[in-house]
Amino acid sequence: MIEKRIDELIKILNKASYEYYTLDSPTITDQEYDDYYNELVRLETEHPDLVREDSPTVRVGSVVVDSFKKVIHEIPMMSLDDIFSEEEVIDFDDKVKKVIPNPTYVCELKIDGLSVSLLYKNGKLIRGATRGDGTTGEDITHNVKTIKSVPLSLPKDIDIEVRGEIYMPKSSFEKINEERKLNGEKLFANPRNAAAGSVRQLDSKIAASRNLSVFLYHLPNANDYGINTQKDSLEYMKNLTFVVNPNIKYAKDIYEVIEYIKYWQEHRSELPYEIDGIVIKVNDLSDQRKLGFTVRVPKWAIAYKFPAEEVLTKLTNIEFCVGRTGKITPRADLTPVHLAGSIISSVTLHNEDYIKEKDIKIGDVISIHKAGDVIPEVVEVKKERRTGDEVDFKMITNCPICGSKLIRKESEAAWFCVNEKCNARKIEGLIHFASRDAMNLDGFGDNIIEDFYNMGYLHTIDDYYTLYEHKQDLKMLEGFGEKSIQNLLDSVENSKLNSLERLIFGLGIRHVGKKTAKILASNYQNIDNIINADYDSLCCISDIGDIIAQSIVDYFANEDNINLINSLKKYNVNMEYIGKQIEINELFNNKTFVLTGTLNMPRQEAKELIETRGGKVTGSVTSKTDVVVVGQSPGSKYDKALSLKIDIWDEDLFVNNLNL
Ligand code: 0OX
Repeated sequence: MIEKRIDELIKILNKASYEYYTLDSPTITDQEYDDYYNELVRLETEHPDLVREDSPTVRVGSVVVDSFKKVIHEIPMMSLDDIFSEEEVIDFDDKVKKVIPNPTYVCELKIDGLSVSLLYKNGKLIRGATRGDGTTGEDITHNVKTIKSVPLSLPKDIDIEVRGEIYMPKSSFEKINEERKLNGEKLFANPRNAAAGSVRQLDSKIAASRNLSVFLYHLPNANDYGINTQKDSLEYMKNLTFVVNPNIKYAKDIYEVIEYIKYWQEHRSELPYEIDGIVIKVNDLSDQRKLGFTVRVPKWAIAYKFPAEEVLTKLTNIEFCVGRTGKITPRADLTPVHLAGSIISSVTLHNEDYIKEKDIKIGDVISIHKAGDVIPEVVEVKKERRTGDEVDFKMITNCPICGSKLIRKESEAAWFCVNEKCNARKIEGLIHFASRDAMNLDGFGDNIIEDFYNMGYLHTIDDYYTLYEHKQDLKMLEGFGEKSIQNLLDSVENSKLNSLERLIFGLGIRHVGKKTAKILASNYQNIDNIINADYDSLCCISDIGDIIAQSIVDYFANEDNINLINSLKKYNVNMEYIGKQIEINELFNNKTFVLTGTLNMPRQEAKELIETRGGKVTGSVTSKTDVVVVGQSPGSKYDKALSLKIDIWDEDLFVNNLNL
């Protein structure tokens, strides 16, 4: 009787897990699940002899092992040769064609995790093992059982081995690192390391807390089940309730493979897990057998690797830059390396504390990656590669440009040059004023501004508006002519019409970024109201905190700054808020958007933000749709976008692209 109920509960709960974690389509509520689960726990506690191996209660991780047992893989777990270019993809196809004249392929995303072998006897999971050296791996059954998308029992009582990749979703990785940061623990460098660290735990409770997942992609004994192709292997595993990646592509020829590679190279950041390339496999298993193996790897499969997102390089020197606020930023010179499609020869080290925390020395080998896929950042120092010749970092005490003594305020991590007349600060301030998000003085690149400064034409911000007086002299400068100077003067003239927020941002008031400038402009409408605003009224505005308010008050209390504003007024620079304006953004301009699912920002606001950047919003997904923005619980529009291969942005990417 009780045994029967336990059996029923296990069936219900395992089915619910499968629907939730594998199919992503739950049929019972969390509350119902919890009720069944608690009933099972109660029955198992009362009848410990009836606890079954495939009970979902094992997922909480109650097993602690002393060490990892060795596991021999009867069929070795192979690795793959890597290739990095389209040419090498064609070479691979040429080699295959020497043996198989008309090959077809299966393309799979290359999940960036660690390989695993899962062994089932009579339809029950009996062993999970790492790849190890390919022949001998480690028994990690206790940890594998905690992974919710690994079925503990199969719908058929068969003996089978399946292989795949354990990985940590990006969201779990971020959450775990946040928790580790709060607890002062060492952060994981990337999701792969985090996943590998989690399955190599003796205590399965730790693995259970890490929210790992799995994709299966290989059936070593496919022939035993009457399967003849890789495509059918994947289908067979799917029918056995294994999670198979949905983005598999059957390619009729190598050109379809290349198309797939290109698509995922562009869209990989939209996936909720990391991939580091594409695996290309000859589809027909008898063709695979004809092609065979080298000593190490199959000749019927290859891994196309995306340009590296994390690379090693040598830190050759540390230099110091002076910003417009006088902030000193240490910057590392690096031996140039290719990283995610560009060559990197320097990386910011932020401030003295950052360097000490990461224990960075000159001469160290470091790993760098691209944060948010744009700005390179140091991941870690490879301390094991130190030779003893590395030089300790020492913070400078004087400004590298003007020589004045640097100051570090108690609350700040950075050192500052407080000399208002420091040339570096002034040049940076002029560059900032002209920048795209500030007054948008088209044509004024950093070098031109620096040259004009050094030649005495530009010293303070208002000098931009008297440049026309030097037109004859400027025309004579090397590299300039009538037309290029006129273009510069025209952009200065046009900037007089800018809405107030551009000017406020351009002034370079400490802590006043683009967003705060907009808030100030829309709340106070003109510059005089901002100048006259006191600390308390500024603090009343949401999004303006005490530090920003104090900084604004301090800025306008300085007579030089008021003189600057008066001078700009004299040159007819607009000092009023003009309101909502079109700010063409190439990611939006002339594009058609569809919004689906629940967004954090109101729909109307999302629509306006798209429209003010030159895009339009429509209600249904068609082949004319350029981008679908997807919120929580999206509907059929999301599926349609996937089938039409339309760009899909989640809300984070959308907000990021808005460049607010
Ligand atoms: C992956 C991945 C790794 C099995 C047969 C040859 C190598 N990381 O996503 N390996 C394989 O295939 C193995 N496929 C994959 N998709």
